[in-house]
Amino acid sequence: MHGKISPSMMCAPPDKVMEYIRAFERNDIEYLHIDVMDGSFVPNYALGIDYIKQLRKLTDIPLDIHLMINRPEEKLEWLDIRQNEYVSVHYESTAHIHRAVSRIREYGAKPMLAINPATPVNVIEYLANDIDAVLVMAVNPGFAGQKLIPQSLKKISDVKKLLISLGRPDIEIEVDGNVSFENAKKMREAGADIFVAGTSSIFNSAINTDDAAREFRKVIW
Ligand code: S6P
Ligand code: MG
Repeated sequence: MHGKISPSMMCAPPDKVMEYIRAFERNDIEYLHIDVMDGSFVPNYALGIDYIKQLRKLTDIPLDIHLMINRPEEKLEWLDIRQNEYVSVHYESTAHIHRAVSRIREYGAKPMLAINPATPVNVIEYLANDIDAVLVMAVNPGFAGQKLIPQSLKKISDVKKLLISLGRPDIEIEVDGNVSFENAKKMREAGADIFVAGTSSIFNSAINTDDAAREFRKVIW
């Protein structure tokens, strides 16, 4: 399967959202990554329930909703979760991570387990039957525009090895944080399938969006 691109909408300036969305549609971008932050699990606040509702009126591109909030299982009912979209929850964000991923599946969406840079990969083991993807954070969650934590590359390959050893190579790996063209290539080689594109690539205003999308495809093929 070829690599998939999921642009992080918190990086889109409000006056350019439509322009970006049309460019993403032209370039068959697979998902829109929606960073939801509660100012508690992470220091920052970001996109929320009403943003998601409004965005859905603008495009049919499926969403990849990244919940950086405490006790996400209590908020799912507000999210208007759609079939076949991804919803990711952080291992440390709840005492009931199994319940959280199971509820996402009950809504018909694809549960994704997000792991922070220092979270050990073996937390995936007893959740492998209950998730469709793992989100490897290559930066500490909370802000766009950060630098890659170097051990993240090894971590992607460790996750890949673990999934193979568990007999679940079909579980996808998404990577989020400083996914520049250069880093994306290495992340792809390490085993990543879905790439969150932010200020390091597709939202770099110095590059035309169509060119950026084409360049991205080349490095994650
Ligand atoms: C960070 C958030 C991410 C960022 C993305 C931005 O907490 O989950 O999705 O929006 O990392 O991309 P970049 O290229 O600025 O790191
Ligand atoms: Mg994110």
